[in-house]
Amino acid sequence: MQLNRDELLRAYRDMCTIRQFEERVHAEFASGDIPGFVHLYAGEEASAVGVCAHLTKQDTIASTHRGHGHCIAKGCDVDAMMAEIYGRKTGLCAGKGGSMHIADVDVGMLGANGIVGGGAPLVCGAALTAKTLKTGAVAVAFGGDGASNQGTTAEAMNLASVWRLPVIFVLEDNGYAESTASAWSVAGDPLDRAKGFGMPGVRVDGHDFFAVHQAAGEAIARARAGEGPSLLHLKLARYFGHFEGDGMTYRSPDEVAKLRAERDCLKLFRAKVTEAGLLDGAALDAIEGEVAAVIEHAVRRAKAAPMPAPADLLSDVYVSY
Ligand SMILES: Cc1ncc(C[n+]2csc(CCOP(=O)(O)OP(=O)(O)O)c2C)c(N)n1
Ligand SMILES: [Mg+2]
Repeated sequence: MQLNRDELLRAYRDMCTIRQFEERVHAEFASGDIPGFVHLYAGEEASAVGVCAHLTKQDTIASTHRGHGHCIAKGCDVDAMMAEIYGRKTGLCAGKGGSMHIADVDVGMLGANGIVGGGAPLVCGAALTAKTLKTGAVAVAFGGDGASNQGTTAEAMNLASVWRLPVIFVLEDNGYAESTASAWSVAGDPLDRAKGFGMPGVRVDGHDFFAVHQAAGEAIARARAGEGPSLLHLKLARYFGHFEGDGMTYRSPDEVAKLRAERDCLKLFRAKVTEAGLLDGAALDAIEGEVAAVIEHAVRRAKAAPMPAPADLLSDVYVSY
C-alpha cells in the first residue's frame, strides 16, 4: 500500500507525538503532580498509528489501560488529554477519567479501559450498529497478550465471526502481562485461535510501521467489504514498566536499551523513508521540533488548569434522557 508524502509526514508526526507525550508523562509523573495509575505506550507507536491511519472519525476503536497512543492516533486533542491525565476540569472527560479512562466518542475513541479484555466485546456492539445501519464503519479492538487470554476476548471473537461483524482485533503482544511473560502464559499460537473462530489472522513485526499499515489495511478493507472480522498479531515491546513505578525486575537490565537501539519504530521509519528518498531528514527533524512545542504547550496548559469543583461531581456521570 503506497503512502503519499502527506500521509508519511502525518504518520511520523503521530508516532512522534505519542513518543514525546509518553516520555514527558514519564518525567512529569515522577514529580508527583499526576494522580492515579499511568501505563505508558512508548515503543508501541507503530501499532496505533499503522492501524488508525486507515480509519475515519466514523470508525470506532476501543483501547486498553495503556491507551494514550490509541487516543492520539485516533485524533483526540492532546491538550485535553494531558489535562485529563492531570485530573483537571479542562480534561477530555472533565478530569473524572484520568489516564485509564480517556474517551472521546466524537472522534470514535470509545475509551481506554481498566478492564483487561474489556474492549473486544465493546467493539462488537459498535460494529453491530455499523452493520445494522449500513454505515460502512469498522470497529477496532486493541488488546494485549494478557487480554488475549481473557474469556471476553474469546466470546467477542466468536460473536464477531458468527455475525460477520466489521471488526479488527489487534493483539498487541508486547511480551508481558504485568510481569508475566507471554511466552509462558499464552498457549499455542494466537493465529490458531483466529482460525478456530473462523477468521483470518496475520502476524507482523509491530515495530515496522509499514508492515502494520499493510496488514491493517487489508483487514480493514475486508471488514468494510462485509467479509467479517480479522485478527492482527503484532509483536512489539513497551519501553517503560507495566505502570509508572514498576521496578521491572523481571526484565534483564539491557533489554530496553537494546530495543531502543535496534527496534525503535521511529528510527526504523526514518531509515526506511530517507533511504528510499521519500522524505528527507530535515523534514522529520522539523516535525520533532513542532511536536516538542505541542507537548510543552499541553503540559503548561494542564498544570495551569483548574481542578474540578465539588459542584461538578455529578455532571457528565449519568445520561439524562
Ligand atoms: C479483568 C482484569 N483482570 C486483571 C486486571 C489487572 N491487570 C491490569 S493490566 C494487566 C496486564 C495486561 O496485560 P496485557 O493485556 O498484555 O497488556 P499490556 O499491559 O502488556 O499492555 C492486568 C492483569 C485488570 N485490570 N482487569
Ligand atoms: Mg502485554
